[in-house]
Amino acid sequence: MQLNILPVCGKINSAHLLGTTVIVIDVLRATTNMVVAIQNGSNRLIPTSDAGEAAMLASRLGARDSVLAGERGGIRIQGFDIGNSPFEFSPEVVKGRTVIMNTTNGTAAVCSMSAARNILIGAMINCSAVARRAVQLGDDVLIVCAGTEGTISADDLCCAGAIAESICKQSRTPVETTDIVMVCRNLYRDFRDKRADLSKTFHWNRLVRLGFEKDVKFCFTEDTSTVVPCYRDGIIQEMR
Ligand code: 3SL
Ligand code: MG
Repeated sequence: MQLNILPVCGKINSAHLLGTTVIVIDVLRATTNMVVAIQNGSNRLIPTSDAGEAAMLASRLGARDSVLAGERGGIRIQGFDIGNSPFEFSPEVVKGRTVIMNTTNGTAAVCSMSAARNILIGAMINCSAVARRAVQLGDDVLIVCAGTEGTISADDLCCAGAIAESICKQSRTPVETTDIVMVCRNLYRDFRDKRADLSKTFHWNRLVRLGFEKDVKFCFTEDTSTVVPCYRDGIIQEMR
């Protein structure tokens, strides 16, 4: 198996995705919330790359059956039901409903990967489970970091490193890795062993300044979930 990491999501030639398993991560906070929403009983999630499209879809489905979630600059989009904090995707809010989601980086990253054979949603909270599923699928794996507004985000690199570490541990066959995989695994180990401080990095720091310190802690707690959401035909649901 070949394992690679795309450090920031951008334009990608679809030919490079054919036959691969892609794991999309936006650990702060979009893909973490996708895992939480499915775990808390949402029927399905629809990620959109445009806030207007999300609002239209939600009004078509109606308030009883849908929840409209999204942020700009970390703050709830005006008129949306909830923002982008994992604590807002509670069972009371999402159970039995379709969550329609639009965020700055994470939802667009998921939508742009549709050419891959399988698209899994990864985060720190489902790190071992998503790695296990990717290994079971048996294809080459590309971990795609959403990044922050077109730039590399250390939080995503660290999460990519954690998932890569777990894939290498769980695979029974040799894993062929690239240089970026080595860099991300090293960052993850330094973070885990408290040698690397991510609290000064741009996105982490911005969320803390906005009052979302609890969210960051939640998003960086490993393996609290075994849910592995999968994106197919425009919809995210749990992979069975
Ligand atoms: O960029 C995104 O998709 C968001 O997850 C960013 S934030 O954590 O809500 O600021
Ligand atoms: Mg992010």
